[in-house]
Amino acid sequence: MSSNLEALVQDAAQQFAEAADPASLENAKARFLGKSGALTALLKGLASLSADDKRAEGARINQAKVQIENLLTERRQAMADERLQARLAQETIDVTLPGRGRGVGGVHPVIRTWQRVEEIFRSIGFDVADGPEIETDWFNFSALNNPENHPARSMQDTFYVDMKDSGGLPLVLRTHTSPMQVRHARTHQPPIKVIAPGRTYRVDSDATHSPMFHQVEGLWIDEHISFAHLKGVYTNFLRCFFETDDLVVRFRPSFFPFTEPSAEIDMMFTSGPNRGRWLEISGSGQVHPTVVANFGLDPERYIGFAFGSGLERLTMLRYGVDDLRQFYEGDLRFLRQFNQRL
Ligand code: 2NL
Repeated sequence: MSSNLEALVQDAAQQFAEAADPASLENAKARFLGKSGALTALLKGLASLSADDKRAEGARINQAKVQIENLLTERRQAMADERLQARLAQETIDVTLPGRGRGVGGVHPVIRTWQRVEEIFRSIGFDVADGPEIETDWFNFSALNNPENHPARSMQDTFYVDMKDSGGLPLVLRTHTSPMQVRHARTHQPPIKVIAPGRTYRVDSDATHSPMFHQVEGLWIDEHISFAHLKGVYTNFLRCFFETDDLVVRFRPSFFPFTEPSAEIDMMFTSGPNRGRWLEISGSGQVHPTVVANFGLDPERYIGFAFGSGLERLTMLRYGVDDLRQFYEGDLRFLRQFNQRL
């Protein structure tokens, strides 16, 4: 083989080796074996030679062509092997690892309280109401005897829906769960015996207030429902909830627009590590006659009590949580304590 053919084979070997991907390799192939490639040009050049030289030179060129074709096949194969190895390496799975399993969720402590409260009140014949978190001004305030200029109705205290999104109707994020009870009372006949647990919203945010919090309200309306019933029902609830009979309750005069008279309910453990200290646990009162009328009932005939308690507060007292903000931080170290499997 002449030295220029040897150089050509060398050149092909180098260009094939340098081709980094199949497309560059096929381009390199065309430069040697293609229609206007180097070997094709050499074969065309044979025309000017004598018959003997043609045979001898033609054989040498063909030998070089076979060598280049072999180099090409080898490089193609090597490239395919490389790609396969890379893919296999990437797709490697360690079959000895344990399975990831399915993450088991947990019940948030406040929701656990919510569930327990429902269970306790259901057991003494209360219904559980549900209703919208975005309320009309009427169900949230007016029906509950809140005067038009009451500070609770101000933008500083209550989240309002932008009027241009509500079609001119004043809508609020409910500031208590009472509107659910109003809706329930307007669609049911006495005896009305219902609790309304749920999320509530107020413009308030510090160590002891969250803009979203949970409340449970209770309402019992019939012909002869008195404060004595309230005291019995609420004391029974607390003894079930805290799983102790060593607990007493007292009423302190207070004021709410929707009840008259109104009272704060305090409780005190009479045994255990937290005994001897009065704790505020709920607001309550005899439902105001105006509110009974807004239920669509005759206030001369129907009477009863209502109360409102914070689910966060109940949860903190039951489990000894001292900072309200822990409920909203989503810290698993905190939450796992209420869900051993979480
Ligand atoms: C508080 C005060 C209270 C009520 C809520 C109520 C509901 C209806 C009618 C009348 Cl539908 N009253 N709810 C009554 C008294 C107090 O909660 O500060 N709770 C944490």
